[in-house]
Amino acid sequence: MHAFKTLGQFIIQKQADFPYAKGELSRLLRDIGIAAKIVNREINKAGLVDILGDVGTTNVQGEQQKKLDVYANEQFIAALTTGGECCIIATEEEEEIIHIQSPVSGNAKYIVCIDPLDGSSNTDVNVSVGTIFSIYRRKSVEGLADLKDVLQKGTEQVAAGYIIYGSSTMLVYTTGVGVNGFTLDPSIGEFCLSHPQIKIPTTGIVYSVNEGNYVHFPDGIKKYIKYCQVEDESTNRPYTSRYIGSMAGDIHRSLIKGGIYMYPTTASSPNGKLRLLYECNPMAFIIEQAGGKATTGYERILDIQPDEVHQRVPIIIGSIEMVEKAEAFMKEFSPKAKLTEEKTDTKLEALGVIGGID
Ligand code: AHM
Ligand code: MG
Repeated sequence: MHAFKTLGQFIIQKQADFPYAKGELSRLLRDIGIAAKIVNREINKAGLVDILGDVGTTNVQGEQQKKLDVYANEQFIAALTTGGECCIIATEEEEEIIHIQSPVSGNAKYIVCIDPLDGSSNTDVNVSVGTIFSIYRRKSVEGLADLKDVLQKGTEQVAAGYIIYGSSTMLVYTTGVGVNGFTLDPSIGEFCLSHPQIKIPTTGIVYSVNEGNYVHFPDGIKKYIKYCQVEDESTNRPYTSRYIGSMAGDIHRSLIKGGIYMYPTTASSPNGKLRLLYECNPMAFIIEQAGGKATTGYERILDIQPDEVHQRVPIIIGSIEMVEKAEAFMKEFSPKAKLTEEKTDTKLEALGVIGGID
């Protein structure tokens, strides 16, 4: 008989490592896993049942159509509401935070920040999408939890994870003691432990960024991209460029193979595009737990004090050596208080870029 461990079994086993744990976090993770399976089912049959249309239109069965991101949002909210372990949900799909009003959930301990379907524009073309989530313990001890309980630094996360709906479906999560990955076995409908204790390679050969925005990037990022493209055998350059346009997928590749993912500031997104609470913080927690690094170019992502739910931040994340190199370029060419526009060949050579810079 083949010995495998399901997500449910793994969560229970881990809970036993904490003698005073009451099982609430375990149940919360289990609920997220169940919703992920439901969303996965719909994503897999999306092309067949015509739920890729616009919200508000009607499909062939006469049912009201929902975009997958709306559907995923509803599924996660339903699972978290029914589960009773979560008092507030902050989701990318809704402007305001959701207070779960049931008698059980009102006093629940946990806050969940979630991007229910990340990279959702990819569903129209059958390319990987993801779900990204982050779990915090509420800080307030009395009354109903409120916005202050949501606006916590990433260092306060008690768990974070993502699901990739790809060539196979995977759930990867951390509770702050390493990172574990589970692959959905469709024949038994269970996530099974497939990637125990994942460690991200310290370096890699893949960089991942939307280069269409190149002209709008800060100089530090432009120079780093050129560095990635310059030939140098000793550091395996030029690197390979890969960009799915689905953060969870692009970062998952770095986690497994090594690499760097960047979404810097651009002229149209002066704070970057990605959201701190439910995209950058959870991915940063996972990558740090796997031995990598996540920064804005100036500061650690997890140290940022959020001041609004849908706050955006620029992000550079992945293998530690690659991220530190990109940071060095930011420091040199895009210092925060930039006094002069200094662009000398000497600086570039010192950083390992030999020619080919514009
Ligand atoms: P979304 O949550 O609205 O889907 O946006 C987030 C996604 C990331 O997954 C992805 O890396 C990025 O946006 C792609 O943006 P762009 O098309 O600007 O490169
Ligand atoms: Mg997103």
